[in-house]
Amino acid sequence: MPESNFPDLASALSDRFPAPVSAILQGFAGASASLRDLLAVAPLRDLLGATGETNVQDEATAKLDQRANSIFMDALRLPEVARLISEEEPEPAELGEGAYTCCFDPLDGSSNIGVASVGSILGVYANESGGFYPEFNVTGRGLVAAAFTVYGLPTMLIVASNDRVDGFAFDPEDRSWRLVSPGIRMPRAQYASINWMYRDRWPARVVRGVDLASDGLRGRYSGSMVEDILRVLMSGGVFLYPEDASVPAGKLRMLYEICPIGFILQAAGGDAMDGRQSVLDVPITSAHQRGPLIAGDREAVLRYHHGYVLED
Ligand code: AHM
Ligand code: MG
Repeated sequence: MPESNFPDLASALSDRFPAPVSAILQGFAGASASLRDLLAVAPLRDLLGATGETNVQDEATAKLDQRANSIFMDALRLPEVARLISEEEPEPAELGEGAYTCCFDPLDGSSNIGVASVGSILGVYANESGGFYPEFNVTGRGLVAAAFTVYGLPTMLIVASNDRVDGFAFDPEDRSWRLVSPGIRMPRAQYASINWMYRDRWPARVVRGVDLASDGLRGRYSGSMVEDILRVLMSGGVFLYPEDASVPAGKLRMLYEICPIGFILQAAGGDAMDGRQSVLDVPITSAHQRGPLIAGDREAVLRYHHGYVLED
């Protein structure tokens, strides 16, 4: 067993979260460790490629999307969880009386499977803060915790409460998560992450916003939001996925992509807007609702906002 001076996940979480939330976050971490193992051998186990099915969002389902979904569905079926909402499930899974709703993207960055980093995202919402049932009436203000994993070398797990963000690295020798980056505060922006190939599809207000937000920055875009967001957290920058002519409402999903990432970046001293308002204030009325996301360095996000709200 390796000797480690870095605190382990359970002790780091128990200092900061009530026991039920800590149990949920540990469930997410355990599932992430299992998915990391699968990803490491994916080409050797016939796990690459598509299933031939499409998901609720009409996207081709990769074999690993399906496997990842089962791993997280099983790991988060906990007594403290009332409901699970997954990117890969058409409907919420109603479990029981728990105080929390867990919303997750089991495998973010599907287009990078087998070639570059992918990740997983979790938002933990308190049920008393808004209605998930029978009808949706929720905002990101209901989040009590959020986390994401990036399956790189090292595999990193980022965990946030509303005022603190911690980074854990996975130690494969004893299968532990160790606190290596406590209290992450975002440095000044260096990088802008956006799919520049869509420029012709952007409305004029988006073009203005992107040009202002990215002024003076260098470009880095991976196709996996989690990887780009990890860079924003550790090296400083802004990530943008605005609406465009082919996705007029935006591509990313509010409950398990936009709000958890917005919550994490705000807790690290950054900001996250849809162009007009904080993503955490946007009303969410369905499980797979989409939106635009401009997130990271506070000044860069505000510059986007100023360009965006100008009259055409
Ligand atoms: P996914 O959850 O189906 O993988 O979709 C979300 C991903 C993000 O990780 C990434 O930033 C974006 O889609 C990339 O989209 P595009 O190829 O249009 O740039
Ligand atoms: Mg995703």
